Amino acid sequence: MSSNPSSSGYVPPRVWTWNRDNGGKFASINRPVAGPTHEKALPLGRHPLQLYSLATPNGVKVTVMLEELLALGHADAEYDAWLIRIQEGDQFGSGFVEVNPNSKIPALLDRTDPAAPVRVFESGAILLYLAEKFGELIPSGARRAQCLSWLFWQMGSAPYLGGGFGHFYAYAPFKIQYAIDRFAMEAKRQMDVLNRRLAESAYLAGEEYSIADIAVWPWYGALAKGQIYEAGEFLSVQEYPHVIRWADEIARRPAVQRGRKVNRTWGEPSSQLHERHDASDFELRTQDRMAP
Ligand SMILES: N[C@@H](CCC(=O)N[C@@H](CS)C(=O)NCC(=O)O)C(=O)O
Repeated sequence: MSSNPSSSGYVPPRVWTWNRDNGGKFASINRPVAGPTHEKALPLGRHPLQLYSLATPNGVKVTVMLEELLALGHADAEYDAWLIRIQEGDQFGSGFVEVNPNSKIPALLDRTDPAAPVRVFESGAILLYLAEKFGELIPSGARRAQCLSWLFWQMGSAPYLGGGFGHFYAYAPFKIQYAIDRFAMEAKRQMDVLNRRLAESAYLAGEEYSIADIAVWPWYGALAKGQIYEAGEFLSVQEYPHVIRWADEIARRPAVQRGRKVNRTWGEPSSQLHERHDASDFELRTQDRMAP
């Protein structure tokens, strides 16, 4: 394909209209409008915290956080994790939309007071909500500002990695050099930002692991290890040794190893716990142990 940006042949019409079958991986679920497509109540379990999610990088942030809180001894962080199959449109059910009007996983319902449930959406907001509720994994003073800076850095940056680089490199129905060049450059710039930070401190907010690391690791840790978009070689990820050191260290945490299995529907059967309702589910209910 030519790299001349004027040669694609596409001239935008005066008014954009929706082409339902654009050939993209997400064509069946993407729409230009919001709101529910069907009536469906959400299931409720016995714990105060009800999570509706899927083990994508955004979903894993929350299950890792909850497993970290449980590992710290917070029994009140026990949760029910229900599976939302986004490729099947579960995020457009009426019950889900009531919790998250943006129709994206993860979504959390805190029913500590069942008469006044708290609805939280956006993974960064959920991490902050849980960190404040339990008083954990968020430092105080100046380091709190650092932690929030990196947390919000993730929220603003990851769409360029996922929706930009990942989409055009791995998912678009054909390769567009202009788009891949633009977002590969940005993905590498972001990795360099992290690499420089992690050269000077063990974790993003300083010497202590925090919600900033929990937010950034599922995206950029996976990228550094060549685990998303099969892009390790293309982006020369070996150029970011401090990110790789940090990613390996976080991956060794037992709570992270548990959290990444929750609501996972792909990969090794032993790495998939479709729903989690009890700590024993990790031993008893991963897919390798379920009847076919
Ligand atoms: N900024 C949001 C992004 C959430 C998001 O993009 N979720 C994706 C899966 S990773 C989703 O639910 N997609 C379904 C859809 O777009 O219909 C967050 O961090 O929570």
